[in-house]
Amino acid sequence: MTRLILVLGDQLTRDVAALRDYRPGDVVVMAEVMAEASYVPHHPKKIAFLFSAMRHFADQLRAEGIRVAYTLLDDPENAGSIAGELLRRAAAHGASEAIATRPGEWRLIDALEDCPLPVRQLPDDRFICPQADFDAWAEGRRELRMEWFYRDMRRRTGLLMDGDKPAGGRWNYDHDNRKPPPDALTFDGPLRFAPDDTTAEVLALVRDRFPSNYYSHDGFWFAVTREQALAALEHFISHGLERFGDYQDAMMTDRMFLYHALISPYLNAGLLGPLEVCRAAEAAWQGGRAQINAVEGFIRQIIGWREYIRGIYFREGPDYTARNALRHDRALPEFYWSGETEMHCVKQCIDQTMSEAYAHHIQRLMVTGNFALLAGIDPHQVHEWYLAVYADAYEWVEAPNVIGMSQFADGGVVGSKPYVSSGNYIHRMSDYCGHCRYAVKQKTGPDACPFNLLYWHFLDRHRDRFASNPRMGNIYRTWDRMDAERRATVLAEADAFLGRMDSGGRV
Ligand code: FAD
Ligand code: DLZ
Ligand code: SF4
Repeated sequence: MTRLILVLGDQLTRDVAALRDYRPGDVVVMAEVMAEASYVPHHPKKIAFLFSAMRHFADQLRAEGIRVAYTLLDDPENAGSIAGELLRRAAAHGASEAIATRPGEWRLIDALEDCPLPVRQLPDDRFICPQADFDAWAEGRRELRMEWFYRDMRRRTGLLMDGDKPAGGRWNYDHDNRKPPPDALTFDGPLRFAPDDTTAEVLALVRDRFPSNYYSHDGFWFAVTREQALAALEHFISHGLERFGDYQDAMMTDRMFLYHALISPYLNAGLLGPLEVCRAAEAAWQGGRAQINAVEGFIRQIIGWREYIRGIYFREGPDYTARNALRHDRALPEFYWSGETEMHCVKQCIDQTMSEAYAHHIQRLMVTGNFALLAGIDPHQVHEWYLAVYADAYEWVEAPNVIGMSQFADGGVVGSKPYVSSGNYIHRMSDYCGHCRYAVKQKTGPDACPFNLLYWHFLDRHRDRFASNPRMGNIYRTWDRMDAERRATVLAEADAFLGRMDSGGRV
């Protein structure tokens, strides 16, 4: 009996569970479908990246002699959804069963469960930590501290280990990292690839079917094959990794990539595997090409944060994206799409997001995320924005970062305190404030940095929840020491700012 093997757009590796199960006679099903391409208004570069990578991967499978039923987006027979395509292909090939690798979003897991064709969902074992192991680690803990989880992952993988001790004597070298931006950059950013014929065809399709007033279709450079992704990784390891640790939190006007790897779209789509990336970084340290502070910091992001975030998503369940512990309900301002704001830091992050479908971690966390949290924006709207705009965004990785880490909407599952800061942090870690119409040193008045006003507004309105948090007591004591009139002015000016923003005024 013919079986269908489903390969989704973010499962593009020969080593994905469903493909390992392939037997001669099976048919691999891959489909470009509107349901996936439009459940949020994805960045066209994300859609183009996935469609081109899917087409190249299908060619690779065919070259191995595997039967692939590939549906193009504009195929008149296209059923429009993954489940619909499975049913159509099952009828065409006389299949009564499909094998899938479990998708990375509850939405699609449910759709496959509800499909009238039986779909067997195999665990996605492209991750280092199986879900059962994560759940066992989390069980009974009062706090799910990433740092403890990460140490277990180091022991499990043997990465940067010296027997049972951490190489160099420390688990974490962040103390040596996180410097403000350098005067000049020595790394020109990620390896960029000129579109080949397949990508050019996809870009024309995407331009036609996904027009946008906000996103840029121009200047597509992503890797779309495993070979290209490996070259991009090697380029970063050879030229960027050495200074990754030093500048991983820095932000610079018009220099969006700094020393970041730009590999998350490739990792998440399956073009690269997490362990091979970490082994390449470890080899750079062993070969004397990068210092331990850079390599440890980089490896921690992948075997620590990335795996931890994945564990949280599947542990917390399908209602996670609906959580709103702080009851924030303000609409997402239009400038999250248009970039039309006087706040230079926010404008920089949004403009580059709209053009490149990329922002680095601190831009996402401490600029756009911080602002949304301070301003009290509905976390579900914030979540949908992040899921749409970044080339690396799938719910399993985006939601715990946004709902949890950035918006505190999960009430403290991911972080024990909210990531909020005044303009001071942005000033210390970037050159943005020097280019801004607002003054970061001004706490009140017409030129006061909005982050300064909103910071206190946030703390004041959530006093009941946070004042007793031992890590926040000092901040409340500072607020309470300000004279009452000044506090009232700050709150009134913050309210006025939010009022202007809500009514569509330029802020
Ligand atoms: P680098 O800075 O070079 O880091 C190397 C790798 O570490 C990344 O490629 C990524 O795979 C991994 N990594 C680092 N931090 C995290 C993290 N917190 N969670 C998961 N992986 C991590 N990452 C996504 O892949 N998809 C998302 O949708 C996403 N949304 C985010 C939303 C918010 C609000 C925040 C604060 C972070 C989000 N991240 C997301 C994590 C992080 O910002 C990106 O992984 C990183 O910016 C990708 O760029 P890079 O490859 O240059 O990363
Ligand atoms: C993100 C995405 C897009 C834009 N399009 C497709 C598609 O047409 N076909 C497909 O198989 N996958 C696509 N994807 C990726 C899926 O949305 C992803 O597999 C799920 O969100 C689960 O992570
Ligand atoms: Fe951002 Fe405030 Fe600095 Fe302007 S002054 S760039 S709004 S932190």
